[in-house]
Amino acid sequence: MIYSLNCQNYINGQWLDARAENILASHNPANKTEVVATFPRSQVEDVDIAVAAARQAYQHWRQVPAPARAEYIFRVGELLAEHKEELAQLISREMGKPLTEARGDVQEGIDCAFYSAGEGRRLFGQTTPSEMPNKFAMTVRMPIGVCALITPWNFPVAIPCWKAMPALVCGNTVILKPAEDTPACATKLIEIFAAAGLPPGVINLLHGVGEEVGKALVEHPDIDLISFTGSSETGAYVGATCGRTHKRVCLEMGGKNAQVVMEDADLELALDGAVWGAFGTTGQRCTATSRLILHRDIKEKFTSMLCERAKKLRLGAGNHPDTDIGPIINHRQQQRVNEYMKIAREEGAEILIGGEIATEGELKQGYFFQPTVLDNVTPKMRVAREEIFGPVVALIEVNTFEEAIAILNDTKYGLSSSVYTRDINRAFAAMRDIEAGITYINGPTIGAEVHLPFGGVKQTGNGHREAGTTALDVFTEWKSVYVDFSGSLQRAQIDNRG
Ligand code: UN1
Repeated sequence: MIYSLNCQNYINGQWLDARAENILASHNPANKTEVVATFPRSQVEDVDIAVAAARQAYQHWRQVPAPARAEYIFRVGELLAEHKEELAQLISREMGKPLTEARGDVQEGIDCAFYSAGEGRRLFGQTTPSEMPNKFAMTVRMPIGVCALITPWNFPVAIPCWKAMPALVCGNTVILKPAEDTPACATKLIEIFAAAGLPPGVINLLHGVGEEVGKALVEHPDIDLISFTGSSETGAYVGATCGRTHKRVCLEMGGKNAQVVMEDADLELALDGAVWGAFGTTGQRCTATSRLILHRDIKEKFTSMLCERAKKLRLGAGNHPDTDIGPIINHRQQQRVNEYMKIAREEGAEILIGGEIATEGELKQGYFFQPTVLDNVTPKMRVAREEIFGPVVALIEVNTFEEAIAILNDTKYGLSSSVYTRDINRAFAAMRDIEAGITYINGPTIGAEVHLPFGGVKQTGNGHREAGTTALDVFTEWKSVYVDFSGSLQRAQIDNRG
């Protein structure tokens, strides 16, 4: 049955329309005419109400013992598991990814729930000796306050979970601003947080347009932290504004990830990795493989293996059981990917397969793009340097391992990376020399697990890492505590000299 969901904001424990009556809609990217959800176009005054609610709730929430805060997140994990299939269906319908991947998206949220909730009974600080007698020293983590989470459409459940779950366990309150393309996924997710019984105001949801609600959140004087995942352009604005308004800020932006295939690699394995890394999620992952750096000895063979495999990938709606590759999220992104084909040709790259908007049969109802392999790419070409965010991979030939690593590093980004080799020495050299937040040996560039740090070096990020225990460093600040039980004034650096 085709139905459309009427999404509302969630503020202070209540489902509300925005103050202004301006309604937007999300569509099924596999079928443009199908409205998946309507949602409010929130304005500055809605932001003010949500911030006030989150601020007020913070005073209580920060004092709830962390293990008790974590109990709510365990419950969210259980509810996500119960509703996994329903959520996965919705993700497929609103965002377009195949059901198997959509289930993975929800599973990442579940994993994150149980992992983050476990931190409720850890949140370790340190104790350390004082340089003075009869004095005790320790560090404790403090929550930061009201956190605004601005999240993208490509992982509409996993990424909000990565951010909200550790933020809440650490004692912060949260306002989620999801991408305009996936409001229904965010609404269903927040319904689950609400059903877990979180007190009013602890988690809030504001729908709307980035330039309006996102901007109002980033500029709001009563927000303490912004956690943003999205484009480098928007991230630059978010970072600059947070610098000016002295907010804590965690940025996760673009990538131009590469997989290296050396001449000694298991080529079938490397092929599986390349196909999944480049075309999984239609290339719409920050971690997607958008460059394949191939040793000259295997280049020709590997290229023909790749093209043969890529040609067989079946495009279609995410909820169709035969679909390998779903649609692109929207018309604008589809045009953007298409634009890069022109750029590739102009720069002298050769389109080996794909390169066009896919329109056969039912595909014309959605925003599909053929899996594309670009050959004769040199490291200076725009298609080798700019994030395309579509099912497009650029092939670059190299003569040596050292050249491969140098080209892999020759980018302003530094999120994920991968090397296929059977040579243990090369593997360790790669682990040492690659400039990226994530390196895979004999695995594709995608596949991050929630208990390891996630994020990138250089212009991918701003030094923070999500997930793992490193998420705690985003959502808490350290306090050093000294307890002097000597009963007299003891001056550090002076009285310890005897
Ligand atoms: C993203 O692309 O924004 O490693 C997140 C992966 C996923 C997460 C990707 N677990 O590709």
